[in-house]
Amino acid sequence: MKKALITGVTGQDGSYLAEFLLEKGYEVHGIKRRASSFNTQRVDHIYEDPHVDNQHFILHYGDLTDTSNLVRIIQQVQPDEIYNLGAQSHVAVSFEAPEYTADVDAMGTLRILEAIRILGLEKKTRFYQASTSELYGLVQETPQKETTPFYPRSPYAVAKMYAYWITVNYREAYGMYACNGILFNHESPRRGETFVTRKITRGLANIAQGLESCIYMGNMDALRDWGHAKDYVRMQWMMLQQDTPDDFVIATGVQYSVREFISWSAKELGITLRFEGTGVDEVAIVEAIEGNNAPALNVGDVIVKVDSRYFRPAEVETLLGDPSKAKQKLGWVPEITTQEMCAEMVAEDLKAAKRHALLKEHGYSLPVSVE
Ligand code: NDP
Ligand code: GDR
Repeated sequence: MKKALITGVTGQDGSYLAEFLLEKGYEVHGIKRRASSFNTQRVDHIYEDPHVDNQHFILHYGDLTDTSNLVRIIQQVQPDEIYNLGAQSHVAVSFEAPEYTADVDAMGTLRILEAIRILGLEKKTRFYQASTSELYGLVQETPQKETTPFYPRSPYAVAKMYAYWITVNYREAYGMYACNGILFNHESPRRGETFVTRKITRGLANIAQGLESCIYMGNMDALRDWGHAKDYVRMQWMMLQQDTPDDFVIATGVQYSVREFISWSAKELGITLRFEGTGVDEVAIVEAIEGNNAPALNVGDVIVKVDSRYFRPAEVETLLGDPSKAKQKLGWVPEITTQEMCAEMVAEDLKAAKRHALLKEHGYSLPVSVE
């Protein structure tokens, strides 16, 4: 039985990857951070009681800032594959916490690579690094492919650039099987609530059910190439099954604006929106309502406003990936379209909003945190 170790197992990708590897028959180990409250919601459904024999899913406390902890876990697990998905992954937050972001996202990667080396596992353990389209930042070529020059635009992207190159370097210097997946944005119903797609689907579902009145957005003109996380974790695994290690761009090859994503999400709820104004004065107004998914709304309601606090000190305006290499060499193509993914996210957030509204109606008012 193959053993995999996933950092960031409690995150969006980590949870889908753990499911995927368990289905493939792996023994899956994951590193979770100690937190003052439960942080395993995304993997609770695959949790296995440690008191029973033959566990296939095993969680270890750890942190990418803690070298001795990483060495101990890797020594204990002796993994065939390590997927380094753990990161301070929010671009806007990286401007607020640049040093921590560098420690986790850049140095954390080095710590794992060094642990593999110190333990003499260079020939046994294959390593996947969660690299990112944010490396392209101020884009030098469209669409972006493996050979497009990098121009990172945030402390997050700069930290990930170190991680990218140290992965390449350890592959070249020590013959390690180490790969970078340069993944463009990918989303799902498990996406963190403060990333733009989830903020939109969750916010609009809450508004439709009368739990919030308006969402406040940043740059509505930003263009992204959004795929589904399920398609992308499959590719993470495929990258580690080749004869020779290599780096791949993973993307859909299609881009849309934040505004378009808002429009589709509203449509899924039966709401037609009209956008008025520009820049910080832009708003989205309800123009028509169909069906019964938005009982709390009226035509003319303003449900989206722009707030400059969500603008970034340096923005990545446009990203569009060219996944041809992944298609040609690995036969990978995304199976879920951006619109299908949006529909799935809205449906899940609407279910949650309806539950929440029902509780509220019966006197159990839960706080709806917004960001
Ligand atoms: P998430 O933010 O959902 O998950 C990040 C994970 O990293 C969480 O499990 C988090 O733990 C963990 N983590 C954070 N800090 C530390 C730390 N100091 N030590 C150990 N673990 C830590 O990210 P995604 O699942 O969306 O992304 C996975 C990886 O892929 C990340 O590295 C991200 O930067 C990268 N990436 C993501 C893309 C995307 O569009 N989703 C695109 C390209 C790259 P906790 O749950 O406790 O917060
Ligand atoms: P990104 O994702 O920065 O691309 O990083 P995010 O969803 O945060 O932003 C995408 C674009 O939308 C614009 N935007 C807003 N973003 C957020 N979060 N909140 C808003 O209110 C808002 N309004 C507009 C942003 O300015 C940006 O242009 C994600 C993360 O998963 C990274 O870890 C990963 O590496 C990259 O995708 C690829």
